[in-house]
Amino acid sequence: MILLFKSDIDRSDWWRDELQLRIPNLEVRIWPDVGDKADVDYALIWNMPHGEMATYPNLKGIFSLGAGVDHVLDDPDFPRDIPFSRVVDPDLTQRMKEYVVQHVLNHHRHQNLYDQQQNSKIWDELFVPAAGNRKVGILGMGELGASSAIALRDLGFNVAGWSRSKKQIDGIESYAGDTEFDEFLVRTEILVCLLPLTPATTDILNKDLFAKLPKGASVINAGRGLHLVEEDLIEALKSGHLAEATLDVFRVEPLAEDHPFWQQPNIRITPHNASISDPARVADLVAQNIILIEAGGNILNQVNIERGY
Ligand code: NDP
Ligand code: OXD
Repeated sequence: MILLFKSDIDRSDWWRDELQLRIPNLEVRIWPDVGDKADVDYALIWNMPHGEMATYPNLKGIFSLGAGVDHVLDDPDFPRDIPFSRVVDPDLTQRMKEYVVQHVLNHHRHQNLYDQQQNSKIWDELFVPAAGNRKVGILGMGELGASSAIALRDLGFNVAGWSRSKKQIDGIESYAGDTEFDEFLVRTEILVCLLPLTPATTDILNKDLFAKLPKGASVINAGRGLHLVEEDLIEALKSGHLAEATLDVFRVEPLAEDHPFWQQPNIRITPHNASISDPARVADLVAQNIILIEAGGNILNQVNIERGY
C-alpha cells in the first residue's frame, strides 16, 4: 500500500515513522519523489500544486494535513469523487483554544500597550473592564470556534458567535447568517476570525465590517489570510477606529520582509502557528480512515466538498 506525502514543513521522516508505526506495510513516498503515480493509493497533503492530484489514477482517499481544506479545494482539477478528510482532533483544538485565549487576553488587558510602554520605560496603569463586560465575538462556530468560545465564556467573557446555522451553547449568544451579521458586529469589541476560507468568506474582514465594530475594537485573524483585506485593516488602524490586531495568517506566507504590517506598532504578528497538526495524532486519523476505506466504509471527518469546508 502506498501513500503520497506532501507538506510545506520539513518533517517528512517524522511523519513517515508515525504512519508506518500504525500501518507497517505502508510505503510512504515524499512528494515530488513519487515514482509511478498509478501505484499511489492514498495521499496526505498540504498545498499541492494545482492539477497535481488529478494525475494519480488509482487514489482511494485523500487526507488534508490540516483542519482547513481551502489549500485543496482551490484547485479546479481536484478529484472531487474521492473520499477526502480533514483534521478534527482534540489536540489541534486545544492549541487553537490556547492561541485565542492568549490573544484575547492580550487585547483585553492592553498587553500590546504595556509592551510599548516598557520600551519607553513608561509606568502607566490602564483601566481594564471586568471580563463580563468585555464582548468577544467569534466568526465561525465550528470545531475550533465553538471550543474557543467556550474557553472564553469559562473565563467570564461575554461571548457571542456567528455561523451559518444557529448554535445552542450555554451562555454563548448565537448569531447566524447574513441577516444577523450586523447585529453580531455592533456588539463585538474583540473579534476573532475562525472561519474556513470559501468564496462566501473571502475578504470578509474588510472596511465595511470594521466600520460596524465599535470604535476601539480589536481583531484577531487565525482563519486564513484571504479573509482579510490588508489595506482596509491598515486604514482602520491608522484612523483609530480599530485599536489593535493580531494576525496569524496572511494573503502571502511567509509575510514579505517589506510588508507594511511589520512596521505597524498595533499589529501583532505570529507565523501561522496558532495551531498545528501533531504527526502522531494525524497518523492515528489517517490509519483509521485507511482501515475504513479498505473495509468499504465511510471515512471520519469527511469534507463536504459542495459546502467548501
Ligand atoms: P469547521 O468546519 O468545524 O467550522 C467552520 C465554521 O464556520 C462553522 O461554524 C460554519 O458554520 C462557519 N461558516 C462557514 N462558512 C460560513 C459563512 N459563509 N457564514 C457564516 N459562517 C460560516 O472548521 P474548524 O473550526 O475546524 O476550522 C476553521 C478554520 O480555522 C479552518 O478552515 C482554517 O482555515 C483555520 N485554521 C487555522 C489554523 C491556524 O493555525 N491559523 C489551524 C487550523 C485551522 P456552520 O456551523 O453553520 O456550518
Ligand atoms: C490548518 C492550519 O488548517 O494549520 O490546520 O492552518
